[in-house]
Amino acid sequence: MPLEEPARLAQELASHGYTADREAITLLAGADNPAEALLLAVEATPEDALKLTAADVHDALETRSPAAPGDDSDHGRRDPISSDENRETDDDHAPAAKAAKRAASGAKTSVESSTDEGSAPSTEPSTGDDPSVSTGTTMSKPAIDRGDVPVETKGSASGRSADPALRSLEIGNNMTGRSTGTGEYGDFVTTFRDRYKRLAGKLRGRINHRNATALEASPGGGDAGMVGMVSDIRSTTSGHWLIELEDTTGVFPCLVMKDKAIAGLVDELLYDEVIAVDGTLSDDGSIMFVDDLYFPDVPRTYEPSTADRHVQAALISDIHVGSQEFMADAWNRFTDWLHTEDAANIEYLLIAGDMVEGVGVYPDQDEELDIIDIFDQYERFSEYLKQVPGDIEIVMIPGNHDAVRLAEPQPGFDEELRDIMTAHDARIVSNPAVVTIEGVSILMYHGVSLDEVIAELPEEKANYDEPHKAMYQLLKKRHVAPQFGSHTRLAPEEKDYLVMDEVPDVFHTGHVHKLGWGKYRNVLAVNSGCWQAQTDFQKSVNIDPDAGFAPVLDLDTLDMTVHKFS
Ligand code: D5M
Ligand code: FE
Ligand code: ZN
Repeated sequence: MPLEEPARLAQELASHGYTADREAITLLAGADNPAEALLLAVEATPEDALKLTAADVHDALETRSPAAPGDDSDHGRRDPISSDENRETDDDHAPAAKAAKRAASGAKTSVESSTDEGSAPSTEPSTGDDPSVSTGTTMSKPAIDRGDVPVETKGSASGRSADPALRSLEIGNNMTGRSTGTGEYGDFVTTFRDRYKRLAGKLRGRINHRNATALEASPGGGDAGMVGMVSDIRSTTSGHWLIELEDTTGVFPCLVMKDKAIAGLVDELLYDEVIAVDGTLSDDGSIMFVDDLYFPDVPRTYEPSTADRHVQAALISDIHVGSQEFMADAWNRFTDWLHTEDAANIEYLLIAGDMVEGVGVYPDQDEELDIIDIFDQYERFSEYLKQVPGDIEIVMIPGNHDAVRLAEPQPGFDEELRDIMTAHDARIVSNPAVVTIEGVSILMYHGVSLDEVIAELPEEKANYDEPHKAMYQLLKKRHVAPQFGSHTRLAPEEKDYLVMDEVPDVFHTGHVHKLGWGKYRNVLAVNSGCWQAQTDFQKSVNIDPDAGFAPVLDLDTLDMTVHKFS
């Protein structure tokens, strides 16, 4: 089986509108004829299913020929960042250019300048290159021109007297209109190499890195260190951990003995994250015994920036307008309150995705829709947004229920949707994006990967009741969605926009519909709850959402207060 097969399969599935779990792809990749197996599986999977499971693949293949057993050493998640064709002896020796060459139709070359960070115009229109809808709905309804509808500012006489001249708001890492991915194989390789390169840069200083090829060639014995992307984690029969680390030259096996203090870190590892290890080589040089393991992490001494004046931002997400469970009463109370003296210092409103309920996001979702047309949902959302005082600056990113592509990074809403939401002149940016408000950098990310972190890590390190703890893990990994191929879909781009280049002062996510906040090495992590009451699905799996809360952040102290409107 060629190693790139799983990635091709994942891509092919995406083109059929499916995502698939790890096992499903492994099963497909292990089939005698993966392409045929994929078609069989797609045919056999119910139309309304969005995700192909291993059971689906089993069912589909069983009727033809028994599926080959999954190959433990290949999870079918992503392309290797190393391969014989790409083998480099120097990690930084233009691996991306080589990978791009391999793409059948030739990946585009870079269009990004090195000044990208922090300089992307926040309201830059999308080019239309971005596949804009992932919901299966047709974008047939014409946009309605509401360009001159005034923003409602009801009650704003009551004490809102903010001085816009004191404000500053910059957007960074906004990939809206910059999507370069062609969906070709080489693009995935490019993205992963960029991830490796940027995160490895943060780890190199901590160990004496030798690349996989150099380690393989070394005679054995002595100290060794390596920075690599986690490509496999297995437990050995005697309870130790074998971690395969990959760099741009190859893969090298690293053994963490169960009695080492660092063995407790192994259960925090996710596939595709970049770590560094330090230890000794076995006498025959075939394996490294790990003594220390490092994450890119936030420096312990990190000092966040604060605003120079007392000004506040409300951090919300997951409004889900269009769902029968959208809590209009709570929203109305919130927006009424924004007009009061109590909220006079709130000059910014950040919305971290899921503005509307969307269409076809989950099976049977249509049974709980209040508004069935996606454009009508945005029209209604826009009406609710108009209740927010007109002088409040709004920033919004999309989520998995919004009408943009599902794969991350997600570009900001396209022109058609912007036209619907013009009234407030909100900054419409990508997921993720970095918003710097009066010096305070806030990383906004919708949060789909939190489901993954919570599913993969032990309960005490990540759980739905303490979503901020799962966020700490992402901060530690300096990546908003490390593991590819299960919950999280990745769109290959020239650069990995999901890497946290800079440590943010505040990390704001949503998605899991739970309210939680806390500080990790002085970085405030906030998961902002939702405005949607419990859905039937959530009831069936015992998710009790925190709905109708508005966390409010003091930008001068980074203290939080939570206001309840439900
Ligand atoms: O998802 C809100 C939370 O609920 C998030 O943790 C995923 C989970 N969820 C909700 N509905 C489903 C279905 N149908 N399948 C799996 N997981 C689900 P959000 O996407 O923000 O609505
Ligand atoms: Fe949501
Ligand atoms: Zn969501």
